Amino acid sequence: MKKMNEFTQVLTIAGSDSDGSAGAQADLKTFMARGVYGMSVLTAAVAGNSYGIHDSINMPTSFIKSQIKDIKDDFKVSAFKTGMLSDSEIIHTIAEEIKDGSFGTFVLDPVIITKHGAMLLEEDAYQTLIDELFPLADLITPNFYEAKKLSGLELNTKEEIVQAAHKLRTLGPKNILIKGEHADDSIESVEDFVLLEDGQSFWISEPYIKTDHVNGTGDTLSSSIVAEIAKGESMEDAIRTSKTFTYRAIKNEIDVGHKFGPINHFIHDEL
Ligand code: PXL
Repeated sequence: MKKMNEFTQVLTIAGSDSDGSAGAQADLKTFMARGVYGMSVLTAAVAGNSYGIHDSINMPTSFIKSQIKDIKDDFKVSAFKTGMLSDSEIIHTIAEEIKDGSFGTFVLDPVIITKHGAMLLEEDAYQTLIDELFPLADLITPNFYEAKKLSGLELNTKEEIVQAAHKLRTLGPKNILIKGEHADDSIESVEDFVLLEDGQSFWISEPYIKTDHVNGTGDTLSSSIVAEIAKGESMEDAIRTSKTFTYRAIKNEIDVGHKFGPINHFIHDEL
């Protein structure tokens, strides 16, 4: 039997989503699919289903600290991510707890709003996220909308997306991944832009898949990157592998729920 401590251990600091499509649940499913041992520190919990999010509560910061303490006291986390952080107080608590670097590589998914319009971060917390967590992040993975908000740029052209990545990097994160826009159903591909720590950059293009089953896509991408980095892949390879994994999880649709369904985390044996 493989001993527990031989397993690669990773962590998500995120919100719980009751329907299992996004947040900590999507992260843990991804960790499982990518072959690493996943743990979760819950920041909040939302009541939601495939129709949308209908209620939410934040965890008390004292309880967030207790969860982190218990993981630090017993486990060796190689890499971790943050997802839904709700407000400035929670962001500040997380920053204080992670700045000792004991959880390894840090992937920050700057979750602001769901695809269907539910706010997961208070507007006055954007600056706290930038001030307190960006400088600690090894990678940030904003979607198109979040990149616009955080960079203050319109992102109407590819040049502007490149410019936004450079601007976001001056705020502290070592590597930047800006996920492409897919608001328009007539597009053929989604173009993501990556700016690496050493200054190299590249675009990743994948065919656009027209489907309503995309809940948890961003969570899955960032948690797959965490898993691949924890297993020893370089930042570039972790991003490329994770893009392919997420693309396949969207393409191989499963039918759960009645409206905006989840992506498919069962496809781990194909990569
Ligand atoms: O996918 C973004 C996200 C993150 N975290 C939680 C969520 C969602 C989207 O629904 O519910 C808890």
